[in-house]
Amino acid sequence: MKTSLVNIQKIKIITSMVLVGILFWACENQPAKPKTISSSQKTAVITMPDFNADSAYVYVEAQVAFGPRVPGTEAHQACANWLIKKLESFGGNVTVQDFKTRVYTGKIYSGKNIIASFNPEAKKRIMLSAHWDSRPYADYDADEANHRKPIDGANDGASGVGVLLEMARLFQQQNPTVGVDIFFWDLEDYGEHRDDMGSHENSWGLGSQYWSKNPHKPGYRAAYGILLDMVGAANPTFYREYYSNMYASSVVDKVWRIAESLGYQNYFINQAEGVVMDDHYYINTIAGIPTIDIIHYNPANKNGFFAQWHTQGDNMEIIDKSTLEMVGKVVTKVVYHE
Ligand code: AHN
Ligand code: ZN
Repeated sequence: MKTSLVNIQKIKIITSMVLVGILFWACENQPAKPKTISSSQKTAVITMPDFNADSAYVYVEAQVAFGPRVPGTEAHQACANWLIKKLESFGGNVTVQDFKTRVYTGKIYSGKNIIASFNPEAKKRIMLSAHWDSRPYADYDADEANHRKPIDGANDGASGVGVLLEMARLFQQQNPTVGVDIFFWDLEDYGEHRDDMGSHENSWGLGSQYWSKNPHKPGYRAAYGILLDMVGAANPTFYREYYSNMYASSVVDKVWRIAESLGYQNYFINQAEGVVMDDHYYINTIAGIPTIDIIHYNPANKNGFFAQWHTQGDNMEIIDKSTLEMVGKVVTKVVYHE
């Protein structure tokens, strides 16, 4: 009896020691992180730098301060130099594509497409673009005396460039996994004057037409492209534009879904509306890169766009930081989630 009791005690002690040992062993061998994580967990761990709308606003302001960036003017040249310096200061690998092109009047102008590569070695690339020139005519101004005067193009031109410059600053803070190429197109807005309507085809997007036929790097490819145009006025309405839907509907899906995830579904309206001959048309049809246009379209306006489109009212007064922020945050999330 006595011996067996002692033995039971011994067995109990040994058993608990073994159990404690197993516990220690199990803890030590616990993997730090599960090997496979679900896509929802994956989303949670993605970090990205914060898009700063004040910074984007300052970049819009700086462009407008040069005066209208009309091809052939000093302001145009000075702004080009500033854009190149700015992109280089953010660590971009900058290529300037100089070209000559004939505008619808028959006159030949020199233009510059300004291209900055980030992560140049990455195979998968995203193309982000906006036009940097401004229109020589306020041909939709209420005052007919302004119809041959140039515009500031704060929204029509400078806003998209401002958003992309801020993104370039972010790329320097945190390198995205994918490669990103920022394109600033020249001579987008030298299209036919309102009074000559209908007689000249392909008079818009001359810089993107040139690049699409003569890419800066032979065989250049990107998985897809996003064009920003008129992304700075208050209460914008961004619809699923016709050519974007036609050539890159999955990209529209992706971008509008991300906009919704950020609570912007009242601005990024998930409906087809508008047919716009913009730079993305040529990138899609000539270069064959599926590209969408995020453009402020308003079917309630006679001209189809924001109220001050191609008027002298397209100046800094109509630039709304919250619109720059919304578009900036959407496109930033798109890039860092690739
Ligand atoms: C037309 O509607 C003809 N063109 C729109 C492209 C554009 C002009 N983007 C900015 N200004
Ligand atoms: Zn325009």
